[in-house]
Amino acid sequence: MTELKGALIGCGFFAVNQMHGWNDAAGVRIVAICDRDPARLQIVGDTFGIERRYSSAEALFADGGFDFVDIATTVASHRPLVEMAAASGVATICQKPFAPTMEDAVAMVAACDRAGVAFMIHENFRWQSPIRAAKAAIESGAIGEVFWGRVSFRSAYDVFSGQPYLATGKRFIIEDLGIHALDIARFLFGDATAVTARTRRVNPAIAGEDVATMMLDHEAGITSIVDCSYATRLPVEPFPETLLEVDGSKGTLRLSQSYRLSVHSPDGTEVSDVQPRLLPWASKPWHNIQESVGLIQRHWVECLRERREPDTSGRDNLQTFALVEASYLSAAENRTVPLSEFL
Ligand code: NAD
Ligand code: 89V
Repeated sequence: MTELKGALIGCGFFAVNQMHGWNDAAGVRIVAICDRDPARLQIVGDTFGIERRYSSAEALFADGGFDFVDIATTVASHRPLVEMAAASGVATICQKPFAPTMEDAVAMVAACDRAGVAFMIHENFRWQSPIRAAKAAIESGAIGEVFWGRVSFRSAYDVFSGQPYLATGKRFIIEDLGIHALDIARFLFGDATAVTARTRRVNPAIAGEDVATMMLDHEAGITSIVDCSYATRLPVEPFPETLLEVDGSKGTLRLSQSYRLSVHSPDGTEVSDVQPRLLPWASKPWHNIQESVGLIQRHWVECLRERREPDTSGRDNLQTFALVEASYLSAAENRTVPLSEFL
């Protein structure tokens, strides 16, 4: 098996998890890194022993020598960097959120298609092991035909200390966190056709909305509620757990706080502990997210080797991003927005 070589652009807060994930992956090596901030370049370069370091993506692509690029920068740079990768014929992973606008996202998919390169959005929440366990339970048929669901993320965790930019954008929780929950709703209940959303800002110190409630109509006739909040003070802080409620024709599924999965069916109620693994380099409470990084990276490697489209390919993730855009529009115009307005 030939070794796959990768390059990583953006050596900030979250990229450290991605570097650990690549270190754990079999048959892959990150051979070059890039960041326009010399301090970040040095920290990540020294921590992971990467000698090839670049302050500009243009210089990185000009030198080449890698099979794929992992873009871990913030959203403003996603389109130019993905287009640069496509122009260099390099397979590309890009962090969420996809892009600043739907027009940018569509252009990024088109650029990769034209260049014939694989393109995946790093949408890792559906790769969290508790979410996979819930999906497997639904697919087992134990609760029958699903007719209703809820994907919920409510917390008061201080995300701004690690990611200060989250406090400054006009858009906050739907674009940053709701995007994950909306993707989980698609993963569990199928594609959506319309969304009705309400938002508000509770924390006066930030620019964007920190509470959002979305109601989704799914193609399969399922109705789901996707709700998220960073203004919810609970007795035990659940960050960063996504909780689930799913009702089916024969029973119910609940993924509750502390990773407790309960499946109630005509055969009885089965309760299991679906704690994610605490990897040697991971730290609580982030271990759930950190484990999912390695899992989506493994999926990328398998897809690249087998020339398969990744589950969260750019093309697929347009559906998730359309839900983000439609949710903002719905909240702004106080109406139900069909996704056909964006797709
Ligand atoms: P960050 O600001 O800490 O890091 C971004 C880094 O990219 C910075 O070091 C910056 O200097 C560098 N950078 C930006 N533009 C560049 C360019 N054009 N060329 C070279 N370097 C450039 O941000 P972060 O918190 O690490 O977030 C990065 C991305 O990861 C965001 O899109 C964020 O939404 C996403 N994220 C995803 C998850 C997840 O679970 N999937 C979690 C946290 C953050
Ligand atoms: O997963 C994310 O995208 C992060 C966080 C969990 C803090 O919202 O930005």
